[in-house]
Amino acid sequence: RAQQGFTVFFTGFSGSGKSTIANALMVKLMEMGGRPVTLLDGDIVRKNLSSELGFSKEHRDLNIRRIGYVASEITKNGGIAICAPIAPYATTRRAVREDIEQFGAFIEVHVATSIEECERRDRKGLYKLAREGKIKEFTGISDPYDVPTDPELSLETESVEVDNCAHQVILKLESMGLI
Ligand code: GGZ
Repeated sequence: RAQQGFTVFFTGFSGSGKSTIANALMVKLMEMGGRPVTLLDGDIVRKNLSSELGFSKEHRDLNIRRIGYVASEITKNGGIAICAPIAPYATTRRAVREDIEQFGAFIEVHVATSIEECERRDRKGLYKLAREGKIKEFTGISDPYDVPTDPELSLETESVEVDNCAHQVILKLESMGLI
């Protein structure tokens, strides 16, 4: 019997390392071969699927529901979807989980880099702009983030290397019988 599809859903602050870990995971899954892997990264989705949306709660929720819909189709067809948006609202993550679990597994992975560490790194200079008020509604600075309370996995990026984080996801997927 063909293995069931699944969605790995990363959530965390801007600059937490979601994209980097998601990419490392994608490479590992592709190297295993046999199954299509689709990466739905936050900024790529915003460019191609949600270009008209801003960062109000309503728009973020719409963005996440679109990502969830695409991931649910991939999951339904037996594929692997990797999503990496901020997804700050717990109720919206829950709704996406319920959509996807009709068709396959949903693995929520909290990229648990603290807001202090993300701001300290400030790789894209966005936190500085948020502090100056030049970007409004910035997650963790002037907009909420609901910390996941029951994720399948939580990654402590401040003490664990990217490749090891991706490996922890692989081990979780193996333990769940998904790969
Ligand atoms: C948060 C923002 C904002 C605001 C622009 N708040 O580091 P990045 O740049 O590439 O990732 C962030 C990205 C967040 O988009 P998502 O689609 O992942 O967000 S959500 O899940 O909430 O819909 C950041 C950039 O967009 N960015 N303005 N105000 N991040």
